[in-house]
Amino acid sequence: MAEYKSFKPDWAPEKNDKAFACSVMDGIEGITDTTVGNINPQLEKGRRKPIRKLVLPVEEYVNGVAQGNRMVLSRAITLIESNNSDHFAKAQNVLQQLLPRTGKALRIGITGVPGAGKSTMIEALGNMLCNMGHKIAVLTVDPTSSVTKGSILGDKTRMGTLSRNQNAFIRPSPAGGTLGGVARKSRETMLMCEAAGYDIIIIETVGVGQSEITVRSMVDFFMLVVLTGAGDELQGIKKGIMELADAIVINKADGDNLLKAKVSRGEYERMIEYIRPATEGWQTHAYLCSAIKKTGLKELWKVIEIFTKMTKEKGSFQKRRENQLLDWTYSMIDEHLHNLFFDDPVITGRMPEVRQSVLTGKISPTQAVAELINLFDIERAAKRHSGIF
Ligand SMILES: Nc1nc2c(ncn2[C@@H]2O[C@H](COP(=O)(O)OP(=O)(O)OP(=O)(O)O)[C@@H](O)[C@H]2O)c(=O)[nH]1
Ligand SMILES: [Mg+2]
Repeated sequence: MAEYKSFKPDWAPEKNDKAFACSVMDGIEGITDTTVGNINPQLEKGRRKPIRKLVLPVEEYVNGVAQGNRMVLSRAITLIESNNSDHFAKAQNVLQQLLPRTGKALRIGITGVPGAGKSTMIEALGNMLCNMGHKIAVLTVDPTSSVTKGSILGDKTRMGTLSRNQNAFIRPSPAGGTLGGVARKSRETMLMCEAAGYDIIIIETVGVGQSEITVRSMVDFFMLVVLTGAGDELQGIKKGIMELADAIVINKADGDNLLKAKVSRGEYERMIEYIRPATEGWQTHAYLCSAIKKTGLKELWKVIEIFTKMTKEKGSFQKRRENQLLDWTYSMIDEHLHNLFFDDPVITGRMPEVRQSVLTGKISPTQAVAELINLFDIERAAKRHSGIF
Protein backbone atom coordinates (compact mmCIF):
# COMPACT_ATOMS: atom_id res chain seq x y z
CA MET A 1 0.00 0.00 0.00
CA ALA A 2 2.84 2.34 0.85
CA GLU A 3 4.20 1.85 -2.68
CA TYR A 4 0.82 2.66 -4.18
CA LYS A 5 0.63 5.90 -2.20
CA SER A 6 3.97 7.09 -3.41
CA PHE A 7 3.20 6.11 -6.99
CA LYS A 8 2.68 9.07 -9.27
CA PRO A 9 2.08 8.62 -13.02
CA ASP A 10 4.45 10.73 -15.16
CA TRP A 11 1.53 12.57 -16.81
CA ALA A 12 0.39 13.96 -13.44
CA PRO A 13 1.15 17.64 -12.97
CA GLU A 14 3.84 18.59 -10.49
CA LYS A 15 1.39 20.42 -8.28
CA ASN A 16 -2.08 19.05 -7.53
CA ASP A 17 -4.03 22.21 -8.16
CA LYS A 18 -7.75 22.63 -8.98
CA ALA A 19 -7.12 22.14 -12.70
CA PHE A 20 -6.26 18.52 -12.20
CA ALA A 21 -9.42 16.38 -12.59
CA CYS A 22 -8.23 13.36 -10.62
CA SER A 23 -9.00 14.74 -7.21
CA VAL A 24 -10.89 13.00 -4.48
CA MET A 25 -14.02 14.61 -3.15
CA ASP A 26 -14.35 15.23 0.55
CA GLY A 27 -16.31 12.56 2.34
CA ILE A 28 -19.56 13.15 4.20
CA GLU A 29 -18.83 13.62 7.83
CA GLY A 30 -20.12 10.94 10.17
CA ILE A 31 -20.71 8.30 7.49
CA THR A 32 -18.23 5.89 9.04
CA ASP A 33 -19.85 6.34 12.39
CA THR A 34 -22.13 3.30 12.77
CA THR A 35 -24.37 5.14 15.23
CA VAL A 36 -25.30 7.67 12.52
CA GLY A 37 -26.82 5.10 10.20
CA ASN A 38 -26.85 4.87 6.44
CA ILE A 39 -27.95 7.82 4.34
CA ASN A 40 -29.94 5.47 2.12
CA PRO A 41 -33.17 4.74 4.04
CA GLN A 42 -33.93 1.66 1.87
CA LEU A 43 -30.63 0.07 2.81
CA GLU A 44 -31.23 0.89 6.42
CA LYS A 45 -34.66 -0.80 6.29
CA GLY A 46 -33.23 -4.01 4.87
CA ARG A 47 -30.57 -4.14 7.51
CA ARG A 48 -32.87 -4.02 10.50
CA LYS A 49 -33.04 -7.28 12.43
CA PRO A 50 -36.46 -8.89 12.77
CA ILE A 51 -37.85 -8.48 16.25
CA ARG A 52 -38.10 -11.85 17.97
CA LYS A 53 -40.36 -12.48 20.86
CA LEU A 54 -38.04 -13.21 23.76
CA VAL A 55 -40.39 -15.40 25.72
CA LEU A 56 -42.89 -17.77 24.12
CA PRO A 57 -46.20 -18.95 25.56
CA VAL A 58 -45.87 -22.08 27.73
CA GLU A 59 -47.59 -24.37 25.18
CA GLU A 60 -45.13 -23.35 22.49
CA TYR A 61 -42.21 -24.42 24.65
CA VAL A 62 -43.93 -27.67 25.64
CA ASN A 63 -44.93 -28.61 22.09
CA GLY A 64 -41.67 -27.46 20.52
CA VAL A 65 -39.51 -29.40 22.96
CA ALA A 66 -41.73 -32.48 22.72
CA GLN A 67 -41.33 -32.37 18.93
CA GLY A 68 -37.57 -32.17 19.28
CA ASN A 69 -37.36 -28.65 17.84
CA ARG A 70 -33.78 -27.59 18.61
CA MET A 71 -34.49 -23.88 18.41
CA VAL A 72 -37.32 -24.12 20.94
CA LEU A 73 -35.23 -26.42 23.13
CA SER A 74 -32.47 -23.81 23.20
CA ARG A 75 -34.91 -21.12 24.16
CA ALA A 76 -36.50 -23.30 26.84
CA ILE A 77 -33.04 -23.79 28.34
CA THR A 78 -32.44 -20.05 28.23
CA LEU A 79 -35.66 -19.67 30.21
CA ILE A 80 -34.40 -22.17 32.78
CA GLU A 81 -31.13 -20.28 33.08
CA SER A 82 -32.79 -16.92 33.54
CA ASN A 83 -32.65 -15.35 36.98
CA ASN A 84 -35.86 -13.43 36.36
CA SER A 85 -38.62 -14.71 38.68
CA ASP A 86 -41.31 -14.65 35.94
CA HIS A 87 -39.07 -16.74 33.70
CA PHE A 88 -38.39 -19.09 36.59
CA ALA A 89 -42.10 -19.67 37.16
CA LYS A 90 -42.71 -20.20 33.46
CA ALA A 91 -39.77 -22.59 33.13
CA GLN A 92 -41.11 -24.64 36.04
CA ASN A 93 -44.51 -24.78 34.38
CA VAL A 94 -42.96 -25.99 31.12
CA LEU A 95 -40.85 -28.57 32.94
CA GLN A 96 -43.81 -29.84 34.90
CA GLN A 97 -45.67 -30.60 31.70
CA LEU A 98 -42.68 -32.27 30.12
CA LEU A 99 -41.79 -34.36 33.15
CA PRO A 100 -43.55 -37.53 31.90
CA ARG A 101 -41.22 -37.48 28.88
CA THR A 102 -38.04 -37.38 30.96
CA GLY A 103 -35.89 -40.01 32.64
CA LYS A 104 -35.48 -42.35 29.69
CA ALA A 105 -31.99 -41.31 28.64
CA LEU A 106 -28.72 -42.76 29.78
CA ARG A 107 -26.77 -40.12 31.69
CA ILE A 108 -22.99 -40.21 31.48
CA GLY A 109 -20.61 -37.93 33.38
CA ILE A 110 -17.01 -37.27 32.35
CA THR A 111 -14.39 -35.66 34.54
CA GLY A 112 -10.63 -35.34 34.49
CA VAL A 113 -7.80 -32.84 34.76
CA PRO A 114 -7.75 -29.95 32.27
CA GLY A 115 -6.31 -31.09 28.98
CA ALA A 116 -6.94 -34.78 29.62
CA GLY A 117 -8.94 -34.88 26.40
CA LYS A 118 -12.51 -34.94 27.72
CA SER A 119 -13.95 -32.73 24.97
CA THR A 120 -12.05 -34.57 22.25
CA MET A 121 -13.32 -37.85 23.64
CA ILE A 122 -16.91 -36.60 23.79
CA GLU A 123 -16.62 -35.49 20.19
CA ALA A 124 -15.33 -38.91 19.07
CA LEU A 125 -17.69 -40.92 21.26
CA GLY A 126 -20.62 -38.65 20.39
CA ASN A 127 -20.11 -38.98 16.65
CA MET A 128 -19.78 -42.74 16.98
CA LEU A 129 -23.04 -42.93 18.95
CA CYS A 130 -24.87 -40.64 16.52
CA ASN A 131 -23.80 -42.94 13.69
CA MET A 132 -25.27 -45.82 15.67
CA GLY A 133 -28.62 -44.00 15.63
CA HIS A 134 -28.53 -42.32 19.04
CA LYS A 135 -29.36 -38.72 19.78
CA ILE A 136 -26.75 -37.10 22.00
CA ALA A 137 -26.96 -34.03 24.20
CA VAL A 138 -23.70 -32.69 25.59
CA LEU A 139 -23.79 -30.39 28.61
CA THR A 140 -21.04 -28.92 30.73
CA VAL A 141 -21.07 -28.10 34.41
CA ASP A 142 -18.61 -25.37 35.19
CA PRO A 143 -19.41 -23.11 38.14
CA THR A 144 -16.34 -21.03 37.31
CA SER A 145 -17.39 -20.19 33.76
CA SER A 146 -17.61 -16.47 33.17
CA VAL A 147 -20.34 -14.51 31.45
CA THR A 148 -18.36 -14.51 28.23
CA LYS A 149 -18.52 -18.32 28.11
CA GLY A 150 -15.09 -18.19 26.51
CA SER A 151 -14.02 -21.69 27.44
CA ILE A 152 -17.20 -23.16 26.06
CA LEU A 153 -16.88 -21.38 22.76
CA GLY A 154 -13.51 -23.08 22.61
CA ASP A 155 -15.22 -26.36 23.38
CA LYS A 156 -17.71 -25.90 20.57
CA THR A 157 -14.86 -25.56 18.14
CA ARG A 158 -13.16 -28.56 19.71
CA MET A 159 -16.39 -30.45 19.18
CA GLY A 160 -16.66 -29.06 15.67
CA THR A 161 -18.05 -32.07 13.83
CA LEU A 162 -20.35 -33.09 16.67
CA SER A 163 -21.84 -29.60 16.96
CA ARG A 164 -22.80 -29.76 13.27
CA ASN A 165 -24.38 -33.20 13.65
CA GLN A 166 -28.18 -33.03 13.46
CA ASN A 167 -28.45 -35.72 16.12
CA ALA A 168 -26.29 -33.88 18.61
CA PHE A 169 -27.06 -30.91 20.79
CA ILE A 170 -24.29 -29.11 22.67
CA ARG A 171 -25.09 -26.69 25.46
CA PRO A 172 -22.53 -24.88 27.58
CA SER A 173 -22.72 -24.50 31.33
CA PRO A 174 -24.91 -21.65 32.58
CA ALA A 175 -22.54 -18.80 33.31
CA GLY A 176 -21.49 -17.84 36.81
CA GLY A 177 -23.54 -18.24 39.93
CA THR A 178 -23.19 -20.61 42.84
CA LEU A 179 -22.54 -24.30 42.28
CA GLY A 180 -26.04 -24.96 43.66
CA GLY A 181 -27.58 -22.63 41.08
CA VAL A 182 -25.52 -24.05 38.24
CA ALA A 183 -26.42 -27.58 39.33
CA ARG A 184 -30.15 -26.89 39.37
CA LYS A 185 -30.02 -25.31 35.94
CA SER A 186 -27.92 -28.16 34.55
CA ARG A 187 -30.26 -30.80 35.98
CA GLU A 188 -33.28 -29.10 34.51
CA THR A 189 -31.48 -28.63 31.19
CA MET A 190 -30.79 -32.36 31.20
CA LEU A 191 -34.50 -33.06 31.71
CA MET A 192 -35.42 -30.71 28.86
CA CYS A 193 -33.01 -32.54 26.55
CA GLU A 194 -34.53 -35.87 27.53
CA ALA A 195 -38.00 -34.54 26.82
CA ALA A 196 -36.73 -33.45 23.39
CA GLY A 197 -35.80 -37.06 22.61
CA TYR A 198 -32.06 -37.16 23.33
CA ASP A 199 -31.40 -40.68 24.59
CA ILE A 200 -27.82 -40.18 25.75
CA ILE A 201 -26.79 -37.20 27.84
CA ILE A 202 -23.08 -36.58 28.31
CA ILE A 203 -22.01 -34.11 30.97
CA GLU A 204 -18.46 -32.78 31.05
CA THR A 205 -17.20 -31.24 34.25
CA VAL A 206 -14.19 -29.10 34.91
CA GLY A 207 -12.07 -30.71 37.56
CA VAL A 208 -12.62 -28.39 40.49
CA GLY A 209 -13.45 -30.55 43.49
CA GLN A 210 -17.06 -29.99 44.27
CA SER A 211 -18.34 -29.95 40.68
CA GLU A 212 -17.31 -33.60 40.23
CA ILE A 213 -19.48 -34.62 43.15
CA THR A 214 -22.33 -32.58 41.72
CA VAL A 215 -22.06 -34.26 38.33
CA ARG A 216 -21.76 -37.70 39.94
CA SER A 217 -25.07 -36.94 41.65
CA MET A 218 -26.69 -36.29 38.25
CA VAL A 219 -25.54 -39.26 36.20
CA ASP A 220 -25.85 -43.06 35.94
CA PHE A 221 -22.31 -43.74 34.75
CA PHE A 222 -19.32 -41.63 35.72
CA MET A 223 -15.90 -41.84 34.18
CA LEU A 224 -12.58 -40.30 35.04
CA VAL A 225 -10.28 -39.44 32.15
CA VAL A 226 -6.62 -39.53 33.07
CA LEU A 227 -3.29 -39.28 31.32
CA THR A 228 -0.36 -41.60 31.36
CA GLY A 229 2.24 -41.26 34.02
CA ALA A 230 3.09 -43.09 37.18
CA GLY A 231 4.35 -42.17 40.61
CA ASP A 232 3.86 -38.53 41.47
CA GLU A 233 1.29 -37.91 38.77
CA LEU A 234 -0.83 -40.80 39.96
CA GLN A 235 -0.69 -39.54 43.50
CA GLY A 236 -1.93 -36.15 42.31
CA ILE A 237 -5.33 -37.60 41.53
CA LYS A 238 -7.44 -37.44 44.60
CA LYS A 239 -8.49 -40.80 45.92
CA GLY A 240 -11.93 -39.31 46.53
CA ILE A 241 -12.46 -38.71 42.82
CA MET A 242 -11.41 -42.25 41.95
CA GLU A 243 -14.00 -43.52 44.39
CA LEU A 244 -16.70 -41.80 42.33
CA ALA A 245 -15.71 -43.40 39.02
CA ASP A 246 -17.30 -46.38 37.29
CA ALA A 247 -14.45 -46.40 34.78
CA ILE A 248 -10.99 -44.89 34.61
CA VAL A 249 -10.04 -44.07 31.05
CA ILE A 250 -6.39 -43.53 30.21
CA ASN A 251 -6.57 -41.28 27.17
CA LYS A 252 -3.91 -40.41 24.60
CA ALA A 253 -2.88 -44.06 24.43
CA ASP A 254 -1.39 -43.52 20.98
CA GLY A 255 1.99 -43.19 19.27
CA ASP A 256 4.96 -43.15 21.62
CA ASN A 257 2.60 -42.88 24.53
CA LEU A 258 0.99 -46.27 24.07
CA LEU A 259 3.54 -48.23 26.03
CA LYS A 260 3.46 -45.79 28.93
CA ALA A 261 -0.34 -45.92 28.87
CA LYS A 262 -0.27 -49.69 29.25
CA VAL A 263 2.02 -49.36 32.28
CA SER A 264 -0.32 -46.73 33.76
CA ARG A 265 -3.25 -49.01 33.29
CA GLY A 266 -1.57 -51.64 35.43
CA GLU A 267 -0.88 -49.01 38.11
CA TYR A 268 -4.46 -47.84 38.15
CA GLU A 269 -5.77 -51.39 38.30
CA ARG A 270 -3.66 -51.98 41.40
CA MET A 271 -4.90 -48.75 43.00
CA ILE A 272 -8.54 -49.57 42.28
CA GLU A 273 -8.24 -52.78 44.27
CA TYR A 274 -8.04 -50.73 47.45
CA ILE A 275 -10.96 -48.49 46.61
CA ARG A 276 -14.61 -49.09 47.32
CA PRO A 277 -16.48 -49.35 43.99
CA ALA A 278 -18.68 -46.38 43.11
CA THR A 279 -21.59 -48.60 42.14
CA GLU A 280 -22.82 -51.54 44.11
CA GLY A 281 -21.99 -54.83 42.40
CA TRP A 282 -19.82 -53.20 39.73
CA GLN A 283 -16.06 -53.50 39.59
CA THR A 284 -14.40 -50.33 38.30
CA HIS A 285 -11.55 -50.94 35.84
CA ALA A 286 -9.01 -48.90 33.91
CA TYR A 287 -9.24 -48.78 30.11
CA LEU A 288 -7.04 -47.44 27.35
CA CYS A 289 -8.26 -45.14 24.64
CA SER A 290 -7.20 -42.53 22.13
CA ALA A 291 -9.78 -39.89 21.40
CA ILE A 292 -7.72 -38.67 18.45
CA LYS A 293 -7.06 -42.05 16.86
CA LYS A 294 -10.54 -43.18 17.88
CA THR A 295 -9.30 -46.40 19.43
CA GLY A 296 -10.80 -48.02 22.49
CA LEU A 297 -14.07 -46.11 22.11
CA LYS A 298 -16.18 -49.03 20.92
CA GLU A 299 -14.84 -51.07 23.82
CA LEU A 300 -15.65 -48.26 26.22
CA TRP A 301 -19.21 -48.06 24.95
CA LYS A 302 -19.51 -51.82 25.39
CA VAL A 303 -18.48 -51.40 29.04
CA ILE A 304 -21.15 -48.71 29.50
CA GLU A 305 -23.76 -50.99 27.93
CA ILE A 306 -22.85 -53.90 30.19
CA PHE A 307 -22.92 -51.57 33.19
CA THR A 308 -26.38 -50.29 32.28
CA LYS A 309 -27.77 -53.77 31.71
CA MET A 310 -26.32 -55.11 34.93
CA THR A 311 -27.41 -52.20 37.15
CA LYS A 312 -30.90 -52.23 35.66
CA GLU A 313 -31.23 -55.95 36.31
CA LYS A 314 -29.96 -55.64 39.86
CA GLY A 315 -32.11 -52.59 40.59
CA SER A 316 -29.17 -50.36 41.53
CA PHE A 317 -29.79 -48.17 38.47
CA GLN A 318 -33.28 -47.26 39.65
CA LYS A 319 -32.19 -47.01 43.28
CA ARG A 320 -29.48 -44.50 42.37
CA ARG A 321 -31.95 -42.41 40.37
CA GLU A 322 -34.36 -42.35 43.30
CA ASN A 323 -31.63 -41.34 45.72
CA GLN A 324 -30.48 -38.64 43.32
CA LEU A 325 -33.98 -37.19 43.12
CA LEU A 326 -34.34 -37.10 46.89
CA ASP A 327 -30.84 -35.68 47.40
CA TRP A 328 -31.61 -33.00 44.85
CA THR A 329 -34.82 -32.10 46.68
CA TYR A 330 -33.10 -31.96 50.07
CA SER A 331 -30.16 -29.96 48.79
CA MET A 332 -32.55 -27.39 47.32
CA ILE A 333 -34.36 -27.13 50.65
CA ASP A 334 -31.00 -26.63 52.36
CA GLU A 335 -30.02 -23.90 49.95
CA HIS A 336 -33.39 -22.19 50.18
CA LEU A 337 -33.36 -22.14 53.99
CA HIS A 338 -29.76 -20.96 54.01
CA ASN A 339 -30.62 -18.01 51.77
CA LEU A 340 -33.79 -17.25 53.71
CA PHE A 341 -31.79 -17.03 56.91
CA PHE A 342 -28.71 -15.19 55.73
CA ASP A 343 -30.62 -12.74 53.52
CA ASP A 344 -33.07 -11.85 56.30
CA PRO A 345 -32.58 -8.17 57.22
CA VAL A 346 -33.14 -8.87 60.92
CA ILE A 347 -30.38 -11.50 60.85
CA THR A 348 -27.96 -9.42 58.78
CA GLY A 349 -28.59 -6.51 61.15
CA ARG A 350 -27.84 -8.54 64.25
CA MET A 351 -25.00 -10.61 62.83
CA PRO A 352 -22.02 -8.21 63.37
CA GLU A 353 -22.75 -7.89 67.08
CA VAL A 354 -23.27 -11.62 67.58
CA ARG A 355 -20.07 -12.35 65.67
CA GLN A 356 -18.17 -9.93 67.89
CA SER A 357 -19.62 -11.55 71.01
CA VAL A 358 -18.49 -14.97 69.83
CA LEU A 359 -15.00 -13.74 68.98
CA THR A 360 -14.52 -11.99 72.33
CA GLY A 361 -15.76 -15.04 74.17
CA LYS A 362 -18.83 -13.32 75.59
CA ILE A 363 -21.11 -16.05 74.29
CA SER A 364 -20.49 -19.53 72.93
CA PRO A 365 -21.22 -20.42 69.28
CA THR A 366 -24.14 -22.54 70.50
CA GLN A 367 -25.63 -19.58 72.34
CA ALA A 368 -25.09 -17.39 69.29
CA VAL A 369 -26.97 -19.85 67.08
CA ALA A 370 -29.80 -20.13 69.62
CA GLU A 371 -30.13 -16.36 69.75
CA LEU A 372 -30.13 -15.87 65.98
CA ILE A 373 -32.55 -18.73 65.31
CA ASN A 374 -34.83 -17.43 68.01
CA LEU A 375 -34.76 -13.98 66.43
CA PHE A 376 -35.45 -15.51 63.04
CA ASP A 377 -38.38 -17.54 64.40
CA ILE A 378 -39.95 -14.55 66.13
CA GLU A 379 -39.60 -12.44 63.01
CA ARG A 380 -41.13 -15.14 60.79
CA ALA A 381 -43.98 -15.65 63.25
CA ALA A 382 -44.68 -11.91 63.29
CA LYS A 383 -44.73 -11.80 59.49
CA ARG A 384 -47.06 -14.80 59.35
CA HIS A 385 -49.34 -13.15 61.89
CA SER A 386 -49.50 -9.96 59.86
CA GLY A 387 -50.29 -11.98 56.74
CA ILE A 388 -47.10 -11.17 54.81
CA PHE A 389 -46.88 -14.87 53.85
N1 LIG B 1 -2.28 -37.51 21.20
C1 LIG B 1 -3.52 -37.29 21.64
N2 LIG B 1 -3.90 -36.04 21.94
C2 LIG B 1 -5.16 -35.85 22.38
C3 LIG B 1 -6.06 -36.94 22.55
N3 LIG B 1 -7.22 -36.45 23.03
C4 LIG B 1 -7.05 -35.12 23.15
N4 LIG B 1 -5.82 -34.75 22.76
C5 LIG B 1 -5.29 -33.36 22.74
O1 LIG B 1 -5.23 -32.87 24.06
C6 LIG B 1 -5.56 -31.48 24.11
C7 LIG B 1 -6.66 -31.22 25.11
O2 LIG B 1 -7.84 -31.86 24.70
P1 LIG B 1 -9.29 -31.44 25.21
O3 LIG B 1 -10.25 -32.40 24.61
O4 LIG B 1 -9.53 -30.02 24.99
O5 LIG B 1 -9.14 -31.69 26.75
P2 LIG B 1 -10.21 -31.38 27.93
O6 LIG B 1 -9.99 -32.44 28.94
O7 LIG B 1 -11.56 -31.24 27.38
O8 LIG B 1 -9.67 -30.00 28.45
P3 LIG B 1 -10.45 -28.90 29.33
O9 LIG B 1 -11.84 -28.77 28.77
O10 LIG B 1 -9.62 -27.69 29.16
O11 LIG B 1 -10.44 -29.40 30.73
C8 LIG B 1 -5.94 -31.10 22.70
O12 LIG B 1 -4.85 -30.48 22.10
C9 LIG B 1 -6.23 -32.42 22.03
O13 LIG B 1 -5.97 -32.40 20.65
C10 LIG B 1 -5.60 -38.25 22.20
O14 LIG B 1 -6.31 -39.25 22.30
N5 LIG B 1 -4.31 -38.36 21.76
MG1 LIG C 1 -13.04 -29.65 27.57
